[in-house]
Amino acid sequence: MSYLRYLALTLTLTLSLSAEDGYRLWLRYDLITDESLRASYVHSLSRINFITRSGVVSPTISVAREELIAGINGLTGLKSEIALGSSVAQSNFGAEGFALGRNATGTFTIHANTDVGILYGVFDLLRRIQTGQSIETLNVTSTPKIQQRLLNHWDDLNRFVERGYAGFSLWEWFNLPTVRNPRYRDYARACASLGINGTVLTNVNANALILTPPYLTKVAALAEEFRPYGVRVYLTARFSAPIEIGGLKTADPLDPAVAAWWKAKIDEIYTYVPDFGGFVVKANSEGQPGPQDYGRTHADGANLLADALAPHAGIVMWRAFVYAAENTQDRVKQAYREFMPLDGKFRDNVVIQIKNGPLDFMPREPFSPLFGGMTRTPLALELQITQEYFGGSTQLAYLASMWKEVLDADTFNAGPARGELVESGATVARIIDGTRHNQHLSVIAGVANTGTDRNWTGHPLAQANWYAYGRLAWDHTLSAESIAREWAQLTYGPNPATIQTITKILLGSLETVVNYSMPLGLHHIMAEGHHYGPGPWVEHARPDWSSRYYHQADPLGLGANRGVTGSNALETYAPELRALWGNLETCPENLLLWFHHVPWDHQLKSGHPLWDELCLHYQQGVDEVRVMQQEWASLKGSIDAERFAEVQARFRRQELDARDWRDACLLYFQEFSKRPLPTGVEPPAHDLAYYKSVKLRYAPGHPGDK
Ligand code: GCV
Repeated sequence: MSYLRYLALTLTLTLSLSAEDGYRLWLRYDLITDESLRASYVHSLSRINFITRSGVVSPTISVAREELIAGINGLTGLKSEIALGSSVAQSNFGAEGFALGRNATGTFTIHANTDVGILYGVFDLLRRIQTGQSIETLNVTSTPKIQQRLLNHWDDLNRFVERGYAGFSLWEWFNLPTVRNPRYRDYARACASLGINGTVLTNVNANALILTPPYLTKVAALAEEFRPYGVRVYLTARFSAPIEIGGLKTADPLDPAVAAWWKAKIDEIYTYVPDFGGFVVKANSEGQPGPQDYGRTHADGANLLADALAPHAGIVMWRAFVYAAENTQDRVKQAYREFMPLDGKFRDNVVIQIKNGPLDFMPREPFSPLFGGMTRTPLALELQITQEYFGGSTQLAYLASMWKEVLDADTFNAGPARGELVESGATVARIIDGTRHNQHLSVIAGVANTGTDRNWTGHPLAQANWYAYGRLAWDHTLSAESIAREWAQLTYGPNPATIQTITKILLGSLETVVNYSMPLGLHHIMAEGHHYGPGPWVEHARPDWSSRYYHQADPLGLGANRGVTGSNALETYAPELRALWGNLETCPENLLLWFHHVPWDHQLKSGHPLWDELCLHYQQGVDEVRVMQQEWASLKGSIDAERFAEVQARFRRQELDARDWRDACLLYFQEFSKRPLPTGVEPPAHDLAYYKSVKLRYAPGHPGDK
């Protein structure tokens, strides 16, 4: 190695070890230090062919080419030559898939039917190089399993992000359309690197102003920035917009004037954004207006918008997150009761967007019964990437582990001819990707965790959740572990010990948070409003916003009885699951208190009575945070100082928070159990009155006090 090359390499290594602010995400393209590996890539990649059907240089082909040249150059020092060819034959990798491999003459080729397929192929190839995979004999094709892979931003027009923990909204509405932050393109590039192909710009708690011309001009500017990266723009529609910005007296979906207004409005939107994707709608939920204000159904509301979007090939994602204080049914049954009678009554371009669980993104929930129930309507899975119930961006929780639980869950829905007794293969993944019921439309949505923080996600390790969401949206068969490993290597470099440690930390982190916050199927016992930290004592005028509604603690025991002697929410699931979950002895312990009111002295599999087991779970959560801290400390010197210190500080805070959760919840539940803490559980630092008196002010992601 020449002296100059040695100097350059040392400088690169030193820089990458000292100054890393996380902005580059998983797209770092640092020089590969293993010389023989680098040489093998140089050998394979000096000339690369892009083959599309048209063979024409489009903005997407240009960004694909730029990305590939910069990536290969950064990783290997090589300046590849890229040629563009065409092939009239339609290949079997669909509108967005691609093939990678060498052609008969040995030239490396990326082949796709469309330009965006080439872009996805470029990112796939670069990912393989960054993770040190051999490409000499590579011959693969890849196609996404779900058509619309979207981020949902809960961003307000004043740039506040509801449940956002990484700063303000990325969208600078005031300065748009004239001033365009270069970050818009970096955002779209990051999305494209994962195959995310759409973004809903605005909060589901919607503001009708976004549909007015001044804002549509701004939306058009963002759409223009994202378009080369294959990211389409969607908006949220406020159901009362015809009144608020249209001057009508009603928003009744069956009123012809209302239908005409939406038709004209939607036609207008397409003059600004010709490839506009459509709307997400939250209606008749948590104060949002909707069709029920006029005695109409959710189907009436969704179809109204769908009819106006259909000529433009736009879609409606109508949310099933509906519940009402006046409804005396168990909250976790309400959406099921509302939507089941409407199955099959929606237009072809409507998708029902359902949160993973029937309640609200809790640390652990069973899957929403609507996935097993509605067979004649396309269903979208809504996941929350932002960590509303997982400690914001202060705490670490790698959510892919939870998302895999729901994707792989068997609904036991055998279709109209139900009755299979063994695994039915009707997993949530197969229902939402459309293969189970032959749906023509498939959608997955993730509530974004991005913001203006330099590292995009606040917690440096929370980038893994954005990454994992995108990877699973493309291919839900990937494992949480392989994604974690891949992300760790892309983001922290090739050292096997570092990758191993970070992967281990990520994989354990979800259960750690569950343990110290809501173990054994407990749910909705967080602090009121901002939802950060414990609040099992929270009492609200609305019973369904009070913790007791969910934990049901009393002198006899703990947990919500959702079986036949209780709310019977179990009836919303297939018979196989009713039998499994409805029996105290066979119900998985991680859902025990979700389905059962369990006596304090009921013996669990460990041999411990419920009370002791509960206490030990809380203690285990705290202990596990301490282990994560130690594991992270072992990385000192092997990763850059900046990200090391940032994560280390957050782990310190997470330990304090975990202790608060443990102490507050155990002191509170002890008032009912009247039992001592078992051996091995640390005594609380304060009394219950202290924890009840803690008022966190100005917590991020919540408008809070003025
Ligand atoms: C956007 C929960 C959150 C709300 C959110 C709502 C929803 O209730 O706390 O902030 O509102 O879910 O998903 O609509």
